[in-house]
Amino acid sequence: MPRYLGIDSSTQSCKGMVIDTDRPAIVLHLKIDYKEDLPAYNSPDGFLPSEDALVRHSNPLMWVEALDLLFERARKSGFDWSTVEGISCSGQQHGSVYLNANHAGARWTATRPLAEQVAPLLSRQTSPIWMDSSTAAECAEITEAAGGEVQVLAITGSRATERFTGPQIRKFYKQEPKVYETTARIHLVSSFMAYLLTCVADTPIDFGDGAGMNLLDLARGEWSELMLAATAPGLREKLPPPTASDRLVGPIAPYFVERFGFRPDALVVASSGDNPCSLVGMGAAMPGAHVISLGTSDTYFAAMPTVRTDAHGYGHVFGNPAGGYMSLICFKNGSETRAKIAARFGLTWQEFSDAISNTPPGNGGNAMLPYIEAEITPRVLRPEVRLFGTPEFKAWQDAAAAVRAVVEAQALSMRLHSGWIGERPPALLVTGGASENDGILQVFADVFQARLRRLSVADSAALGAAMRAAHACGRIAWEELFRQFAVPDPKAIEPDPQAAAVYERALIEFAQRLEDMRS
Ligand code: XUL
Repeated sequence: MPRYLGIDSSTQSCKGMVIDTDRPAIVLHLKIDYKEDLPAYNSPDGFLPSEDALVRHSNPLMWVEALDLLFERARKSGFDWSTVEGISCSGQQHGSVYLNANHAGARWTATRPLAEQVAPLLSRQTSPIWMDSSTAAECAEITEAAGGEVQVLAITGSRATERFTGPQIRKFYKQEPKVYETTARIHLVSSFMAYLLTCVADTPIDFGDGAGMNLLDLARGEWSELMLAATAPGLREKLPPPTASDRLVGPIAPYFVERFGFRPDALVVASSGDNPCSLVGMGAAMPGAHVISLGTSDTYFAAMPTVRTDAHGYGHVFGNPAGGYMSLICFKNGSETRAKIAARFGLTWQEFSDAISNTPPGNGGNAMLPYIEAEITPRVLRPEVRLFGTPEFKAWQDAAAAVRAVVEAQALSMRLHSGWIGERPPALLVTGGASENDGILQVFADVFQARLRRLSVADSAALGAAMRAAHACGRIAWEELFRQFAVPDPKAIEPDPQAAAVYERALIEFAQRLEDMRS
């Protein structure tokens, strides 16, 4: 009964999934929700309140406590952790955790909660996360010091990007040089999780998540001397070693054995980012499949056999945990923005879906630029919503039109900005919380003129992490794991061919409105 655990430490929750590769089946799937389960951290959306809309930080101890709670809840419900042979973690990308020199010799004691033991090891109390857009100045400085945008893109696969870890580290170094100096290790959220599980001081960062830092030389799989020097002094010593995603980090720390009943020889595999893990969980790690993920962030990604970068500077190249590379484009105004429109009109998700069914493709000309939050793609640093269309719509008095307008804008923007990824296959895979909503999916199918297929299992990042553990520890072939777990739901969402011409026109209008907004 070989069983493997995937943990996804994401923006709003921590999810755990255990797969049994003999049956094959998912034998445990549970979630710790930061809003519901850990209200003391005052982070209902996964980040701390901030006066500056561009600053988004979280308390890393919330992620630590969520891990304990996940294990404890499953144990109490009768789940036997000793049946798990291998573990791997997924983490929200780009976020970073700052530890002092004491982390190296730390050993967890089973008698005290983990968060209590990690607290004194933090050199910085909060962690900037992927939603932070406050480093425009640092991006410019890094770009100049490294020899220009083309050079940064060629080395790291992305231009210097506000939420990426390198610019965030530079900002920290500039604002708090003394605390930067006392920082002995900077982890990504994902590698921090593997450090917690193993206590191995040199817990590595994998190429999948490491590529989201503007520090990794993608071609060589090493930290780039040029990018390190352009970012902050003494940075190399503070970073964990970069590694392939299937590297074994070590056995699980005795804390988890004594406290929750894990077996002492359960192995922990290097962590990766949530999008690289999702690529695996969707069965899309071999070139050919493209994925739309509709979650806290909306993303579009695909496996990429050889590196191709986005000349417009929005797209990214990350390592593919199954080998080679992946492309990705990320939109910050995802689920939260849909939820805010729903909340403005007091709509349930069913009503939100019905509103889409009751309005035509093209929305009778009612359109939106939906930047409630600062946006990553396209870069919008001052949040702003613009409405175009009937007076009623522009006065926020037409709920159904507002719902369709926000989803159409999201789909049009995704189509507009994902062209560099290459020829789109006729069917796209979809995942993420909002992919359960048929109305939302119909708009994406119509805008892309592509059939959309969900998988039968939600939470593709946690599933992908579990599959990575099975591949690395159990030597199970990728093809076998995809066949067993990445099973498409038989019901597909078909595009309406009559919407094609409407959206060709809407795409041109949308691009023009974006231009106007940014000029
Ligand atoms: C990807 C990105 C987001 C986060 C969400 O570059 O910033 O998708 O990974 O957790």
